Amino acid sequence: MLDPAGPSAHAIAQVWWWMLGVSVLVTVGVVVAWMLAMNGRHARAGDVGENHNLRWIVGGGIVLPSVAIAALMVFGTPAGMHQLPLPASWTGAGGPAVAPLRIDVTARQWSWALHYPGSDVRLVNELRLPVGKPVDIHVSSDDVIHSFWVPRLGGKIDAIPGRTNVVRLQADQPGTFRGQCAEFCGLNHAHMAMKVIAMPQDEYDIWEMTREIAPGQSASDD
Ligand SMILES: [Cu+2]
Repeated sequence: MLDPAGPSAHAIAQVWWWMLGVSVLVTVGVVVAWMLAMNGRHARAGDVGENHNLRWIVGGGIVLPSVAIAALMVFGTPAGMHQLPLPASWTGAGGPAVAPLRIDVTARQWSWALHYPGSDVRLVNELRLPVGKPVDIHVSSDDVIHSFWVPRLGGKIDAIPGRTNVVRLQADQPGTFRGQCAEFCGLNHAHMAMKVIAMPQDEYDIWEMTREIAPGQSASDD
């Protein structure tokens, strides 16, 4: 997650680093305030009035969390836009420059079944995608609730029986990434992983064409 390989994952990692930095500052501030209070407790016990206490309650209990949550929303919302399957006409953050590729993913105890509607290619526990192209993953489940997540490429999304959720991710470099079920789904949940292979567009086209002509190899479903 902290070594992003695409714009969706990059936006999430950025929010994460901001949250870490700000939470460290807040923690240090609280510890310093606490130590000052402990040291000065006896000496100043007499002159601490009601106003003084009220200032700390309003400042630390209302103003600080409000500012922190507002800032998180300002930074977090654009990061969330990257994960949404927004149409090409969308001009704000996260709108795709090229038409996205659609891949259907069905989670089941305990594997991932993949289907490429464009070419009818089917895979199990293996997801291939072209580099530099937004990919809309349509996620559903055959049994219990799972969660689709490829940490280096984008956000996670729940796989819910009877429902299809869509998450957009993208790889900006070729490579092999790990996908992992991120919702406890039974005994083999921890082993419910998926190999995600990002290939240059021309290699991807050749792979897809070969699979279309000769299905039923290695990782195929049927
Ligand atoms: Cu699962």
